Amino acid sequence: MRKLHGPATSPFVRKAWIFLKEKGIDFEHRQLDPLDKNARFLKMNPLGRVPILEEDDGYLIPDSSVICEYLESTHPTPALYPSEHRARARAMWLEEYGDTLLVGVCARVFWMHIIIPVRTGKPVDLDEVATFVDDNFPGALDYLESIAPTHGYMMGDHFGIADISLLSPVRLLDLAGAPLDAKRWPKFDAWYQRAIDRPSARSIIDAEVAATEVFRTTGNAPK
Ligand SMILES: N[C@@H](CCC(=O)N[C@@H](CS)C(=O)NCC(=O)O)C(=O)O
Repeated sequence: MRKLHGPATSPFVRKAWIFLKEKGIDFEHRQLDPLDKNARFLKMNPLGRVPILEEDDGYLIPDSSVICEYLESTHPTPALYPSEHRARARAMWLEEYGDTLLVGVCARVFWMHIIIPVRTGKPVDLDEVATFVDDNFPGALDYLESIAPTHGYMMGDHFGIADISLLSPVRLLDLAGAPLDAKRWPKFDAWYQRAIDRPSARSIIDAEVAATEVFRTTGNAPK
């Protein structure tokens, strides 16, 4: 059976997981702590990052973007990338936006709420979180609010790579107990609620919540 390695709290693991589910591809989920850079892990991915997809024959594919592109070519139906050149470029640009700027700000909030308190023994500093959000969220979210569709998904009626890549970091805010401010970014939040409600996205919730609990109690990824 094909395996997806990495903790379910990782936005990049979530991206690959939802992509696999949307394609209807069976897989087993395997824990792998990306902070434990042991020799076996570094052999699987010399960059020491998750996710890693392992094919039935042991062939390894690291990196969420590489995994998604690979799965699109091996399992073209349903298409999760637009076929028209410019639409495809735009979807991949939104994927990049999710993977870089949006992951950066959302992951920081997750760390501030969940990981730093358990590692330092101090309660979450809500003033510090609020300052971080005020300073950094408009720069990441105002653009997304300006392009969020009033119905359907980022690239129209078809859910796809752009939606998966943008919803995956935002889910970290839910797991942190500090969801997106729907009053400040109403169109983007409405898009997010539609996207996160898909069965593919709901299918990872149990694993995400369990992994968050391990983080909350130990400060480490599940083994
Ligand atoms: N470009 C990579 C980024 C993957 C990534 O940064 N994963 C994080 C977990 S969310 C990780 O493995 N971090 C460990 C580290 O950088 O040491 C992808 O799309 O898969």
